[in-house]
Amino acid sequence: MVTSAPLFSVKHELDPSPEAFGELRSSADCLAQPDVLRQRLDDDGYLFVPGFFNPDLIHAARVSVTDRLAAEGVLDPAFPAIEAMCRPDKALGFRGDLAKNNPAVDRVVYGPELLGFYAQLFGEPVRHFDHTWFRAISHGQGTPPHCDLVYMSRGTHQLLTAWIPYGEVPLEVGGLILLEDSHHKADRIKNYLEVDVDLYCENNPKHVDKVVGKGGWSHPGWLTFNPTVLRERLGGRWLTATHWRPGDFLTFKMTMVHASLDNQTHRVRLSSDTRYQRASQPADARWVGADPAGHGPRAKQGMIC
Ligand SMILES: O=C(O)CCC(=O)C(=O)O
Ligand SMILES: [Fe+2]
Repeated sequence: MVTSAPLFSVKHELDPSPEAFGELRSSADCLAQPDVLRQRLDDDGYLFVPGFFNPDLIHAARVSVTDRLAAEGVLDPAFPAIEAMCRPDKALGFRGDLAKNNPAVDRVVYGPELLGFYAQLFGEPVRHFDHTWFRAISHGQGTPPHCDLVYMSRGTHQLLTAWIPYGEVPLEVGGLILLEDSHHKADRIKNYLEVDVDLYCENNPKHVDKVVGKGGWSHPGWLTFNPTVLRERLGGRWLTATHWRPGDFLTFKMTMVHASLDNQTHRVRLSSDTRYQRASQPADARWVGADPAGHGPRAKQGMIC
């Protein structure tokens, strides 16, 4: 992949050489062949489908979100709200609230296109988690390397994440990156993959204070804060799309290591991440129902350890 300027993830400059950085393989050409998709998902750990959604649906969701951000006063009034230019004195980040009571986002993430895709892929009826993760990532921010399993492992592990950008995301705005082949290296990060951030040791006063007392997590969830050293140790390339466009989506497995590039601009990077599984398999109770517990007090589980 040709990169014009240095790229960073969690403030670490990424090695742009072809051995270390590359492009996601598109599966747009085999959407009608579920067998091929299944094989690719197993081989690659992900499916990247550029142009999957009608861009109008994505645009409507973007408008709903940028209108809310403008009403909050975090956007630079010198630009139209749809541009999502952040005021330099404001910082944004994880913003699940932007997807709450938001029919335009629901239409994208739980609409017939995406649910139909997963039903075809899994070959049987599917369900989605009822919680929608939504991010408004501002200048200088990025997501550290992690696997989603540590946040959602109490049901089936055959769960898939869908990452969807709402708007153009060129490299410098900071899209998602996946560590190639990392889903085949679960044995190398076995201890990490056994983490459940809401589980705590009842016989460890520090844990009890942190998790029960302060409502925190027993583990931060990140695999590391250094994507460069991680890649050197685990191997593979960091993979991304050179330019995410409205309508693109990426789905990947629970054990796939991923992170994001840092946003080097003042344009907010808007994206959702949502989860899908076979309806016949158990679901992690933290994320289902009208008012999911999430990582809140109802989710905390003590054990003797
Ligand atoms: O969008 C991001 O920065 C991180 C997304 C993520 O971790 C996910 O899709 O599971
Ligand atoms: Fe994630």
